Amino acid sequence: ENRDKNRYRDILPYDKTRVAIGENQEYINASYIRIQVGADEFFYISCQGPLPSTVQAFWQMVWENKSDIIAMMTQEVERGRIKCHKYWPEKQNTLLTTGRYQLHLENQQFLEYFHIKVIRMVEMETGETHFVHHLKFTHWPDHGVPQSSEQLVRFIHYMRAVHHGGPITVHCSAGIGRTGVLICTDIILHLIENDLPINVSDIVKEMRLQRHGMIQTKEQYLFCYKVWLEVLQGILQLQGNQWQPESPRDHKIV
Ligand code: PTR
Repeated sequence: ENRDKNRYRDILPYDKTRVAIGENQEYINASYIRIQVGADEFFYISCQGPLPSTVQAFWQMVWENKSDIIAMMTQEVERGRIKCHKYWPEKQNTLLTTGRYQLHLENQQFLEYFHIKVIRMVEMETGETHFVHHLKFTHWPDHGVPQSSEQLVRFIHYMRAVHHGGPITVHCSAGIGRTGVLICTDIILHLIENDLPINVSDIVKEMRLQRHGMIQTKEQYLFCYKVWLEVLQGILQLQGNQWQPESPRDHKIV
């Protein structure tokens, strides 16, 4: 029944964590991911890149979950293949109507590694509104890893700065490889900042219990460690600049 709603035949959500839509608990290829980090719970929706036939369900999911961030980790087309349908309004002062919602592009900015769009959703029946930041990371080849960890770290810092509530919606093409890395590195950064112990393989296991195949390749898994290492190196360098080695003159001669 739901076959046409899946982008890939081999990538499906588990029943127990799937996001159910509307009163009839309709199907979308999306999974809730909850990770306990110290006293906080990190909460995401991990999903495939919308298909033309699932755009409406996608926006309904964003609305019903009051998600205020969409992190898009794929391009619409990569190596000549369609990876994701363009499901957002493209020009300012133009309107996209999907199901019960109107989408207005309020603002947009193109940065070196990512594009920022502020989208106002209006439920036509009630006039209620909801603002969403759409953040599209532009430097990540599928099945691969970004060139530098710094680009991704800056993206995550921005994402965290504009997040106010609800699950963060993350998607790539299948919603497992790059999406898994983004969620894992977001958690690693939080652990570093709060001086908490880090266990990458535990994070991956926990994600994989909630959505199959999160983090797809060995390189992607290693990249999580690379982010961790490079962020720590950055911190040490900063500390190094403030630290002065002791001089023999500081010691009293007896
Ligand atoms: N059957 C596809 C494949 O393995 O190539 C499914 C797939 C596609 C899996 C893309 C992962 C993919 O990457 P991402 O989750 O980063 O879009």
